[in-house]
This record gives sequence, structure tokens and C-alpha cells, in this order.
Amino acid sequence: MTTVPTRLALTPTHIEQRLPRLAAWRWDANKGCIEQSWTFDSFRNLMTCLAHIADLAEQLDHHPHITTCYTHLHIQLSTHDAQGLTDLDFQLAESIDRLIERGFTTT
Ligand code: H2B
Repeated sequence: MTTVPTRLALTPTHIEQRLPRLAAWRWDANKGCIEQSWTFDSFRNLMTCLAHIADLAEQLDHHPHITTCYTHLHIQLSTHDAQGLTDLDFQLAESIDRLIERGFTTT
């Protein structure tokens, strides 16, 4: 069995196959990223969630582009080293989905 390096850029076909496993992430082919937005029930909870996302990012050594404004969180994921999307982006997106589903109230 061969192993695929996790920082190998995925093809559009592989990206399309993996997208349905994520909760409402969008693929922007022009920007070469997947992205998702949430509105939290409070600023404090958003900040607590961000600390957990930082832990997930450090565990994977993979770091999201994060934008926040009050209770709004926007995350873009891409792999700079591969100049595209890799398995790591999907792993991190799935971990973020699980974290938010289990522990936070968002709309
Ligand atoms: N994060 C993201 N999003 N893309 C990368 O290519 C990347 C990263 N590379 N975090 C990592 C760090 C690399 O610079 C270190 C040396 O492993």
C-alpha cells in the first residue's frame, strides 16, 4: 500500500469528493481555499472556540486564515506549501466542525 503525503495538492476531483463530508464549507477554486462562516451566541464563546481551534491547528501544524468581528467568525483553509488544498485542510475543517457542533451555539 502506498501512502500519500498530506501536503500534496489535491486535484479538483478529489476536492469535490471530500467536500460533502464537511458541514457547509464552500470551495473557492479561484482563491484555492475552502471557507466557512459562523455567528456565535456571544463574543466570549467565539474567543473560547478560537483558543480550541488554535490547539487543533498546532496539533496538525496547519494554520487557518482567521477573520473575526464581534460574534462573527470566518475561516479560510489552504496549504501555502502546496499552493492549493491538501488533506490537511480537510482534516482541520472536519475537526473544527466537530468542535463547534459539540461545544458551541452558532447560527
Ligand atoms: N499552515 C498552512 N495553512 N499551510 C502551510 O503550508 C503551513 C501551515 N505550513 N503551517 C507549515 C505551518 C510549515 O510552515 C511548517 C514549517 O511546518
